[in-house]
Amino acid sequence: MPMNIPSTSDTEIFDVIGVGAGFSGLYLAHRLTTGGWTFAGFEAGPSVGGTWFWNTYPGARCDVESIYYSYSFDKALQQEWTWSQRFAPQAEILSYINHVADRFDLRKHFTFNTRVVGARWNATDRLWKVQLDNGETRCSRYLVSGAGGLSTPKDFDVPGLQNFEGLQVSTSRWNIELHELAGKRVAVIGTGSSGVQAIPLIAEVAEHVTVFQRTPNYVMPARNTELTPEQVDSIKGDYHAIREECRHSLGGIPDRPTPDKAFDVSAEERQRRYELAYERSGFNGVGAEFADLLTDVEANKTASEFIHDKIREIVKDPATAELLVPKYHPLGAKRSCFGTDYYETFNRPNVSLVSLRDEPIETTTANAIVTSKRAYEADIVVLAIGFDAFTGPLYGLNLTGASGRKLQDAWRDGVRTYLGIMAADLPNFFMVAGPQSPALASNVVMTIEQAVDWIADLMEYARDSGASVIEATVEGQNDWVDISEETVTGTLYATTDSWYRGSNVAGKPNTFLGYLGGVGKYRRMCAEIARRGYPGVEIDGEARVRHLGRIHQEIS
Ligand code: NA7
Repeated sequence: MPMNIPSTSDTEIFDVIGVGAGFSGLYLAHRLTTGGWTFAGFEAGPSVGGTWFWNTYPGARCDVESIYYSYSFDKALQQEWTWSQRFAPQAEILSYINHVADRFDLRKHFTFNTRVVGARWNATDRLWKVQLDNGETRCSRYLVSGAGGLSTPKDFDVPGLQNFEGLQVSTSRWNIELHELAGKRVAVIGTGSSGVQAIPLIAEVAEHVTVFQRTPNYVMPARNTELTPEQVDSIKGDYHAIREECRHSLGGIPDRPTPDKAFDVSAEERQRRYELAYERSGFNGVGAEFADLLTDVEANKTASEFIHDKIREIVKDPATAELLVPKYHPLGAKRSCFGTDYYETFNRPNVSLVSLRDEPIETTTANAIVTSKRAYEADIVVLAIGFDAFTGPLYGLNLTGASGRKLQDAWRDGVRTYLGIMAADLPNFFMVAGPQSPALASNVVMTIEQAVDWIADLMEYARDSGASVIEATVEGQNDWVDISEETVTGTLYATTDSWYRGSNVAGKPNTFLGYLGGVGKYRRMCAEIARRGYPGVEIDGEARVRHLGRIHQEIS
């Protein structure tokens, strides 16, 4: 039985239906209800938290510092909440989200254990008809997705996995206690952020861990620490300025921009700067130390090789170290990981590494993973294989637009959005932190707040002018696709396979899922669009036409 059911019925028309009760959905509910809109939110899980509700695997923590990865919309909230660590663990982030839900009395706006499984725009009534997985429908004037970017786990595409008779657990739906792995032979498949965080803790309890690695990644030491009372006081005393800096930064955290290119300085100076960054660690690791590290392969090599050497220093067995050295992509061109004792874990006698590039998995039997070379017996398989990023959660909504076309058909050849917030043919539909927004490459909480505010402002603008239908024009959307692609062209992201480009999911079109112009520039672009009366958006059939590319060039 769903909990906390708001007084909804299938005849009542809400101003807004919101999908998801994670960071996006909660702020959306707060912002819109305080703005006078009626709101009904639906959340598939039994409680609030989104990503931080589901990803409870051992070692799960955010790789953006918690003082930044938290809401900034309420001054009192940020003064009363105290983060215990630099990178808070999952449980603490989930407590924070629960605190926010209680503090602003947001749970009453949501129906839990209820998934949105379809939505169709009815042009005659100017309404979204939303289908729930309990068979009921609801109607609203606006539909807003806060379904998240990394919330749809990738299909378990490991050959023969259905034959395995031991326990299977995925990091994104973790449902066992760590001690249940004690004395067991554990196979971990996947070495992205989730695997990198979980493997050292699993190795502490398991009898043996076999790590199946397809692509070695760059793992920087997270250098997580407790925050001292003095540090907390200093942050709280300066929070307004810190948040402002984040809002106008590249990635939603304070920047350390440098005009220097890697070869502008001596090899000794490069080494010195990389050492400093490696000691400091955090979101960018050594990836931001020179201006050209993400645009020039040779410059990037200087940083990549610095990490290669660190791996060789830490890992005692040279053959294992060579397998761990990330040689298939430049540093930072796919999401780097931040770990604690990750490489050190491979010095343990109960941990072994299998390179799937050298011996691909051929099948799985009742008790073993079988590669082209041999069978590896296991009692438990841990899948840390990632997500169908950004489009997976949106396609799960089965949106049918004004033309009768499904979103997944409209985007068959690649994602097409307006600001990563709207899409042509989907009137009165918004995405919070959607594809082609800065979400992918930023402190996403900052991006979420900015998107929700912009959406709410646009809805208010339409309401004030007596309008009821808002839709991105095809031209506005084409402009934004060009702009977002321009921000990627010429960078090393453009040539590297990763979930950023959809390459982790079979058949997914190869388009970059983010905007790389920076959080600050994007914010200014969105503000400028609002100031000019929303060019690229049709409001009750009227559109302001203006080439968005020119606006993007004009803003600093
Ligand atoms: P990621 O980063 O997508 O990592 C998934 C890992 O699983 C990665 O090493 C993949 O190798 C590997 N993988 C995926 N499918 C398979 C199969 N079928 N066989 C073997 N190995 C596979 O997901 P995470 O959950 O770790 O992190 C997601 C994001 O969350 C992260 O970027 C942060 O933003 C937070 P590949 O590299 O594709 O060769």
